[in-house]
Amino acid sequence: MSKVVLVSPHSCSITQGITDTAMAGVARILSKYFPKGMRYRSFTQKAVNLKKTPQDYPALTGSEHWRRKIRTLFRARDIDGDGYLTKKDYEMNVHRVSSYMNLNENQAKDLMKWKMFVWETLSRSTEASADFHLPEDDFVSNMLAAYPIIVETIVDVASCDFDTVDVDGDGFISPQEHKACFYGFGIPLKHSTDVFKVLDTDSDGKISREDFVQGFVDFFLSEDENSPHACFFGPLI
Ligand SMILES: [Ca+2]
Ligand SMILES: [Ca+2]
Repeated sequence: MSKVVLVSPHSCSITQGITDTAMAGVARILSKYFPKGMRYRSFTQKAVNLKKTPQDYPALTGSEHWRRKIRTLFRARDIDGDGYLTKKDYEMNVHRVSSYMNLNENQAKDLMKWKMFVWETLSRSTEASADFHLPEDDFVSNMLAAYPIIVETIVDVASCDFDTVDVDGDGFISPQEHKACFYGFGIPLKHSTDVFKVLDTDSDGKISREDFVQGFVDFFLSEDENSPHACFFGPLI
């Protein structure tokens, strides 16, 4: 059991707080989906410096505002709009992003592997998950129940998500890459511009890994109704 030493009092490494045992477990799962040579660089445990770490947030209470955010996320992910998250929603997401960004076969395959990993983690099963249906209420309550795990893993998950959105792998999310992300979820593209401005904190026209991860963490862990990151997945429902 060991923890990574803080880089500074106000920043952290992505592995801070994750025990060796947990990391070994994560590594074992990830090695199945991300064999050597794949492009998801975040699994090399690239450090991300955050102004506010997951541990800096008060414990989640499941406020109405927080539930609205998670319901908004659910509806973005429920791409076929049938009220359930299924494997098909995740596959549709990959097909939509792949077509919007003209991904080649290998890029599309990589993206599918990551999304299937996320789906299988969510459905807590593996190959037998084809028929699993997750309704909205369960999605919200599961998310709240998973809070202790989320605190430990969210920076890694966010960093991996960043890599899936940064399609060209230049280390930044461009306006077009962000639009592809929203298109993939079926979030109206007009909202991408506003969300992009919120995340592009230094207004240089691109979203850094730190900005993306901070926004992602804030979306999941903040219950502050004035946080600008409530719109991370588009306007709240
Ligand atoms: Ca669905
Ligand atoms: Ca990029």
